[in-house]
Amino acid sequence: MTITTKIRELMDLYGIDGEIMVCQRNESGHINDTYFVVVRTSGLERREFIFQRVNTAVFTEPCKIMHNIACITAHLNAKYGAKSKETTEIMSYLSNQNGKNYTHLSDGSFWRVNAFVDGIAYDQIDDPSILHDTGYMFGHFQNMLSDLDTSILEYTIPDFHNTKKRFEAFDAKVREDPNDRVRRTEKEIAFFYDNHEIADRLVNLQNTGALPLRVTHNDTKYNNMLVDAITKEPVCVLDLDTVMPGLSAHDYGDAIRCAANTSVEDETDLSRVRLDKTYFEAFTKGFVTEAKAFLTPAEVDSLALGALTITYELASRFLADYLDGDNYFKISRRHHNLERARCQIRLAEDMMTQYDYMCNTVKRYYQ
Ligand code: GN1
Ligand code: MG
Repeated sequence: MTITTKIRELMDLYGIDGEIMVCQRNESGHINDTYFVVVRTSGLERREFIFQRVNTAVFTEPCKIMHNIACITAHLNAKYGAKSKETTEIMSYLSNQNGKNYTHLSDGSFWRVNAFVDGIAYDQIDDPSILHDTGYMFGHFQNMLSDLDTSILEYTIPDFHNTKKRFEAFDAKVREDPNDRVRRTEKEIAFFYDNHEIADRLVNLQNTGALPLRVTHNDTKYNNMLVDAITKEPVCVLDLDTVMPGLSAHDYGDAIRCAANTSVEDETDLSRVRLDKTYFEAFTKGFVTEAKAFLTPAEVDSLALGALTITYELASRFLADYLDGDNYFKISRRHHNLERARCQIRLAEDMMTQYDYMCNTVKRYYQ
């Protein structure tokens, strides 16, 4: 079945009438398949949508995602009112004719649809004021949800940011070496063993109860933030697939991994990869000034560690996937996952040298 036939079938189920004018695949995500679709209605009106097929090999129980989204939307509606700025700052999905915010097609594929919201999702930002506002938006996301009982949420991917378990999975893949790729990655592999205490520190703080569970986004790259093309102000938070209970440090950390890096995530010229102080401070100021309304002092102390931990973790995930034969992250060139891993290792190394500065800067904005 072609993709347009599938989109047509979905349009019927959502009561969207009209002719498909554009059906264009968006290449930016590593996991799901996303299509921008333009429809011309019988009244010659132009309507724009995003149709997304969820990757059910990664999200084995995708209904859990939609349950979480429904929970947070209901919470925000009750708290602020359905049409408030706060509720529209978060992407929500259209209901099909059965009243569900997702659709299972007969071929087993899992879909959701939303009205296209115009804006830019940046792969690289070098304007500190946009970074500041992105920090504010992710801090605000947690702040708005800080009074939602985390126990009503599902774990859409269990142990998603359990870095200890990620390290164990990495270690198992190194031992298994299913594609004979260990011998060409020995230097990279050594980084994870040499620094393996990084994998334990946040998990231990979580397990002893020193850090509370929050409602977190868990994928806070800035391309998950839609920005107005003209005013450059944040419009809404995208990609709620991994919203679930987690640590505040995971969201801050993943965002810093992306926002404070001077390069893109898969840069091959490693001399361009480092943590930039201007970017770091802009994002941190936006995040901490908003999130200090609910953060405990122990959480504030954990934020810089979050950045190092998530960078280490993602590096290990990229390298484990490379060793595994590239089954998880989509790749666009042969050694793409290795290149991504090298870039994240370089960034983690730079964070290690700037660690005291990072901790002090976070503290400065908490006062
Ligand atoms: C994946 O598909 P995307 O880009 O939203 C991944 C994140 C990684 C990110 C790295 C479910 O997110 O954890 O940080 O790639 N999502 C999942 O770019 O594994
Ligand atoms: Mg995602």
